[in-house]
Amino acid sequence: STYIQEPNDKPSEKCGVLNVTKITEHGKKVRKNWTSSWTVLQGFTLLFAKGQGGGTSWFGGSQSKPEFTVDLRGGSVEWASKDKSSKKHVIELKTRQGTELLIQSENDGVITDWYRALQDTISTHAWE
Ligand code: I3S
Repeated sequence: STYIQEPNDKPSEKCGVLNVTKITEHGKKVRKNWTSSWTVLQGFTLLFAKGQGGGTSWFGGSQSKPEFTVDLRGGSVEWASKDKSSKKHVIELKTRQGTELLIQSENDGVITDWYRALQDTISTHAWE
């Protein structure tokens, strides 16, 4: 896909359905809009597509264009504080471009795996 850039390093790859909302865009607060998104971590890019997911069919199906993508390089990830959301298991992801996202799953095993994967990706600094 033209939307996916492979790093020279061993790419991190992970996918699944997560609940996602932006809370800040270009440094400005935006209204929450929690959406269930098919989420793909590939290299240093996190891609979100609308919809129920539907497993790997997303890649081969008609919805080949991501709803939005996030460049993880230079970003940060942490567990969201209680004032960011009333939901459980919420990750706060900040990008260097001034976008902040909340990422959530009802399943704490699922969200913990994502937290580790995002943290690993960001902390490798392999792009530098
Ligand atoms: O941080 P907020 O404003 O309390 O976020 C809640 C709202 O976005 C709410 O929608 P509206 O107030 O726009 O109708 C959502 O339904 C909630 O899910 C948001 O809070 P949580 O705590 O779920 O992130």
